Amino acid sequence: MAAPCKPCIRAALLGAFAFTRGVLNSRVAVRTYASDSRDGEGMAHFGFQSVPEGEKAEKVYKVFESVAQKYDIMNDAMSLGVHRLWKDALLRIMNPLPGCRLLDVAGGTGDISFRFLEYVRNQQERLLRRTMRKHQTPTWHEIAASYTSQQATVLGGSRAVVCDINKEMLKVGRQRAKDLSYGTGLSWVVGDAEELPFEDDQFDIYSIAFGIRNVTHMDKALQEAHRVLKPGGRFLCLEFSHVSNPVLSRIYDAYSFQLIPVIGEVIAGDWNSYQYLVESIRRFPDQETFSHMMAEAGFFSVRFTNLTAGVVAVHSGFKL
Ligand SMILES: C[S@@+](CC[C@H](N)C(=O)[O-])C[C@H]1O[C@@H](n2cnc3c(N)ncnc32)[C@H](O)[C@@H]1O
Ligand SMILES: *[C@@H]1O[C@H](CO)[C@@H](O)[C@H](O)[C@H]1NC(C)=O
Ligand SMILES: CC(=O)N[C@H]1CO[C@H](CO)[C@@H](O)[C@@H]1O
Repeated sequence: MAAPCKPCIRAALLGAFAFTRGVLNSRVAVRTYASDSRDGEGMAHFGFQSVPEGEKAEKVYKVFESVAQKYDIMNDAMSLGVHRLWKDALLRIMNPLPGCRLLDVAGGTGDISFRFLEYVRNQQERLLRRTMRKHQTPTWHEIAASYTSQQATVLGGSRAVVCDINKEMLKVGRQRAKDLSYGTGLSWVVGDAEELPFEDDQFDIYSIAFGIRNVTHMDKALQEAHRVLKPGGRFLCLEFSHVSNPVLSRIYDAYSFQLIPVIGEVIAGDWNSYQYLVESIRRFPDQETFSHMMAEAGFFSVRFTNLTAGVVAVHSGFKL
């Protein structure tokens, strides 16, 4: 990926100024602001603005259409590259085996699915090597087994389906897949997390990374996740969450409210989208609340792991 150097430096300078000012003013009364807003029925949150529900889907779509092209660069710029580590952590927790099928909802430009294919391929190679190393004089049984595994694909039959509501994101993702030669085992489907275009009991793993926050009815999305998972399948969600340490929380608030919109403006020419992003992060339920929502949707063994002091969390649960 091309390093967005010049814009980054400009953003850093502008941002450092705004950041310092922000810390000094300590304008971090964000949560108060959020809880002050009383919304009527049938209204959905778009950041801190309330809009009629029908409009939300369209608004979210527009935002992503405008950022799809610069999306990957922005991810690196805003998280200082750390989103890659969070996504790697998600894969380690997922620990998928060759042969398993992933549905990557709100999959965007494919970051999670690419990592999934990579992970599964490495697992498969490790398995193969172990089998071959085991005995120098293999029995007929081992010869047969190794023959079978060589016949199997490098992915052991694994597949990843990237599902996203925005076809622009998928288009960018498809192009990336081509450039990175992730051909096999990948498909791209336009679909809404609240109404997935799949039959019941289809997938071993459902993942949603930095996506469920944008969904209007999270409970509906959770029910849909439960529906399309096979019994025994696992739900995994990577999302911005809540930082409890007050000092870190203050720094984090200042960074996100003062700096992220500036970076958005300088690199993507789009202040509002990134203002919305920061606001929607603060609206997202905390770790405990989201765990309860998962249990409510029917998931078992619900647990979460904080990453980077709770800036993000991985939530996990099983369909039984
Ligand atoms: C921040 S991106 C995350 C992309 C990818 N998972 C990643 O981590 O890089 C959020 C994605 O959610 C998608 N999205 C928003 N609302 C959705 C919905 N209701 N159903 C499916 N996808 C949705 C957007 O189009 C966007 O691609
Ligand atoms: C994770 O973070 C949340 C919120 O910051 C905190 O309440 C919780 O104790 C942390 N949980 C774990 C398991 O570290
Ligand atoms: C378009 C927008 O700002 N929506 C946000 C939805 O959630 C993801 C999670 O990271 C943000 O990246 C998007 O920006």
